[in-house]
Amino acid sequence: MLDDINVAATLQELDAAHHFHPFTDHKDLHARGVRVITSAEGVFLYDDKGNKILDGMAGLWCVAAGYGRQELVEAAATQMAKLPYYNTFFKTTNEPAVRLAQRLAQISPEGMNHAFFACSGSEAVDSALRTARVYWQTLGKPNKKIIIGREYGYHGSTTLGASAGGMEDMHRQGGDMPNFVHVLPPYWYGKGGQMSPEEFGIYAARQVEAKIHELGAENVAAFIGEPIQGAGGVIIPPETYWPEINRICKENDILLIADEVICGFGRTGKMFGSDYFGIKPDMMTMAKGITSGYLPLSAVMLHDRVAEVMINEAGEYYHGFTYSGHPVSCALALKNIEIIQNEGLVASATTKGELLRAKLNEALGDSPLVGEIRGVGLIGAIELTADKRTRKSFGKKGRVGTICRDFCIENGLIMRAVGDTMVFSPPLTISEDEIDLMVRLAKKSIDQTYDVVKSEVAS
Ligand code: PXG
Repeated sequence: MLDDINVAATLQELDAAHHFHPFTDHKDLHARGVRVITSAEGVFLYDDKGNKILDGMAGLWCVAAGYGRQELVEAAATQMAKLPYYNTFFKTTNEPAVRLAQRLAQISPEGMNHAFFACSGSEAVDSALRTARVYWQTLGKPNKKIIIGREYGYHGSTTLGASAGGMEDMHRQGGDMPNFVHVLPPYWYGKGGQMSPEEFGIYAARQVEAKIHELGAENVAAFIGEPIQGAGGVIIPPETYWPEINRICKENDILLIADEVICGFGRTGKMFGSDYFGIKPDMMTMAKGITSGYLPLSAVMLHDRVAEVMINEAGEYYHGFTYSGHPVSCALALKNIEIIQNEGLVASATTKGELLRAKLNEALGDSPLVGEIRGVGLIGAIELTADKRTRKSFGKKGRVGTICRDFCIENGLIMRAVGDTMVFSPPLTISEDEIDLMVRLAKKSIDQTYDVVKSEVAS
């Protein structure tokens, strides 16, 4: 035990001395100390202090099949022993990449028959955006370059991904390439005012149309959107939104890119968020759940109407990555998709999600701090509010969410705070007992938060 403590202390010190983290205020991190995660099983993480933590976020929205899946370990090890690496550039391929491309075509919406592989969601987004521009160049419309994204959208952290996303902090730090614009997100709770959700869905979609008309459709390459905006706070569009976006993109000859990095592989209770909302994308980006996070892998699915131009008319496409079609990641992804399908994890995300929301409503619906509990399948959010009748937000955005997030961790639950919105996306393998535990811990943490901020909340 003493040894364990020493090892952990040393790791913390070494981390502070040498590890530069993603999305981190390092001064703050060094003041608090880093948490060392040592192992994981099912839906639980274990840290160096012996704490057992229910991972209500499935890592970073990715561990769909849960932790500790030996089948995935074996699939990777077997492929690694046989062919650990070869590239897919120079007229070569490998069996796992071929079989995965075929499988993705089978499970993707109609007409999405070609897969381009990369390693991360950001690379997939970059690839889709470049493809959109090359597509229009090839068709003799090189001015069609502008990409329309949305406020609070998240499309990764490469320069193009950050530019496509709607996170102002990222724009300020270099993610602000030219030819990217952003429109209102379909965030009824925060932006809908007196409109009904249905009215607001149409209103938000028409902002895209207005932007296209303002810019000139002849200058716009694509609209990119997550079916449900994950990192932006689990923004679930009203059901009127996506059908209207389909119409607008089609009528204006704008490519529609569905960023399925979070929504893909069963999270919404359908294989893809596009299936859930009836989105008709020209390209889909996917990552995360494709390997349940066990290895890095992403893909862009091209609809036939894009693939035909890119294959038959574009000539050589000067784009690709050393690890495009990595055989080990692809072999693992095939096994992971098999698990998701064989264990019925897509359909059960609907029933488990309904159960989770019903229990959350029962436990927290009356809390003066809780403005809305929403979700689709096993992705959801709890809005913390200063006044549940008027949906008023707190003065300093993010303070109350951070208090709640810290109580959650203290109580053994990981939920993320996006501003004052608590978001969750547990592994799709979560059991009913574990759902009960998650609800108990969430209630305890939100009640504790209420005790701290009571004086700021309308009762
Ligand atoms: N698109 C979407 C919709 C995402 O959610 C990416 C692209 C980029 O993927 P990579 O693999 O390059 O990170 C993402 C990633 C958070 C959080 O705090 C969310 C993501 C990544 C890191 C943190 O919610 N999403």
